[in-house]
Parts: sequence; C-alpha cells; structure tokens
Amino acid sequence: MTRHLIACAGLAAGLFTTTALAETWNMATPYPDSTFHTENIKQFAEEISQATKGDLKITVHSNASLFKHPQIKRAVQTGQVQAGEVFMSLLGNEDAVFAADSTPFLATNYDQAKKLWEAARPHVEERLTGEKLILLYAVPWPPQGLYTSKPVDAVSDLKGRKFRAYNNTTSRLAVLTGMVPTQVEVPEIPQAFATGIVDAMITSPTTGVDSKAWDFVNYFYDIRAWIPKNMVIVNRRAFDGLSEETKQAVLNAAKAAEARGWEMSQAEAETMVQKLAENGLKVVTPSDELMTGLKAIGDQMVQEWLEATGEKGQDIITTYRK
Ligand code: PCA
Repeated sequence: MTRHLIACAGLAAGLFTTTALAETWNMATPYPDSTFHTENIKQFAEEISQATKGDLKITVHSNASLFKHPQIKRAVQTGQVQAGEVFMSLLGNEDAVFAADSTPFLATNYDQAKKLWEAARPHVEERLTGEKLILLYAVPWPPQGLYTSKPVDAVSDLKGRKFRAYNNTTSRLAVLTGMVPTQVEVPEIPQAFATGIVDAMITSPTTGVDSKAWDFVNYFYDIRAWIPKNMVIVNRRAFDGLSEETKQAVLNAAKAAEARGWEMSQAEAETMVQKLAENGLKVVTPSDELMTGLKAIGDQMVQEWLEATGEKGQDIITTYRK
C-alpha cells in the first residue's frame, strides 16, 4: 500500500514537472469580444502560443468577466492574473501622467496621438515599473464623439444633462460644462441609459456600436475631442520567470500587436460612424459655437493637467510640440 502511494506520488510529480514547462497565463480585459481591442489581444495571445510552440499560453477573459475594470490593474500587480488590459486614463486618479491622452483637444488625429504617445510613453513606463508592472503595448480608440438624446448646438445645451463618465477627466469635463457625471463601465452602458441614470456620453463610434447607442440616444456629434488608449500590462515577476526565448516571443508579439492595433483603430474610425448612421443615429457635424465652447474648456483642462503633472507633464508637452 505504502509503496503503491509512493509510486503514485512519483508518477504525479513526474507529470507535474513535464507539464510545468508549459505555462498558462490568465489575462483579464474589460471590453467585449466584438471590440477590435479584444480581437487584437486574442491574436497577440495566439502569436505567443505559436512562437513558443505552446510553452506559454494566454487565456483571455474578456468583457470584465474575471475582474471588473477598476480592479484589473491591482489583479495584475498582485499576481492574481499575469496580464491585463486597462484603459490608460482610468489610472489618471493615481497619477495624472496616465491621463495625457484623455485631455480634451490636445491630440485629435492619429498623427498627433502617436506623437503624444511617444512623448508620454517613458513617463508611463517609469510609473508602471515602480509598481512592479511592465507595459507591453498601447492601442488607441477612435476619436471620441458626443452622444445625446436632444440636440446640442452650444455648450450651454449640455447644462443639466446626466453624463456617463469613464474616468476623472470626463467627470471634470462634465462638471465644467454643467453636466452631472456618473462613472459607468462599458458593459453597463445600455442599462445606465435605459434606467435614466445617464442621458449623454462621450466615447468612440466603436463603443457606440458595441453598446447599440441607437437604442437609447438620437444624436452623434463628431467632435473628435481626444484619442485615448488601452494598455496591456504584465506582472513583472511573472515575466521575469519566463525563459529568455519566451520573453522575446512576448515582446515581439507585443510590438506586432501595437502596430496592428493602431491600424485596426484607424480603419474603423470612419466605418463605425457609418454604422451608427445606418442604425438610425443622426450623425451631426458640430456647430462652430459648440466646438469653440468645448475647446475653451479643453484649454483650461490642459492647464489643469499641467498643474497636476508638474515637470513630467511639461516634458510631455514640450516633446510633443517639438
Ligand atoms: N470606449 C471606452 C473607452 C474609450 C472608448 O472609446 C469607453 O467608452 O469606456
């Protein structure tokens, strides 16, 4: 009997050491499968699995199914999952350097967004390194537009609206335009509108399509106010535990995913607006008055962001405007 047990234990240990060579990581992401960000992440995982011949497999848990979005960064930090995707400026409440890309009208087209990212990247990386995280890559959402149920010709028409915010910056924008902000994550958008908690939002045409915005609002104003990004992060310890070859495979796949993601985003910036229109939203070119009013608030918010970030923000802006 004892001998039998020992033999079993030996067998089990043997099995364990062979399977331990191949590792499986869990990755928590906040957005639905239909979003190009999630498609890109799945391809990233697939490329790593292929390049390492299955030595590293990444299981993607999308749509906040494993952790709610605000918990994802912490889950990666503490090693509850090895990797995750987070909306970068959601972390603006921890450090304003994360919010550069959500500051209104600082970067409103993809060339500018890329330059701003190049300027901000070293600061974002440094900040994450200090938290035992590694930044793998970042990919933008299409330019952010305004969704409302009633027409908006000027900033004053926004007064009193109940605004769906997704970070500190959008909450601040709401306050400065006289709206009342409530933070709502993407999976809960339709319900928040249906129950009357909110009646306006600023987000990409991608998220408008994902949440079937035509079911609960009437207008889409193509204000292209900023181009925010998602970032993919990994737990430093988990990464350090990989073989050199596997590390390189992860970094290569990350580089490819970053390039592919920027292209995917750009490719659907127009098509998703068309989809909104096809489904019955009135796609409106914003009035000069509305844009002038919003841009004045944007200027104020850039100043506030510079005050919050100090030397780092100054360095980002100087490098960006070179
Ligand atoms: N969609 C996400 C982040 C920015 C975007 O376009 C959201 O609405 O929360």
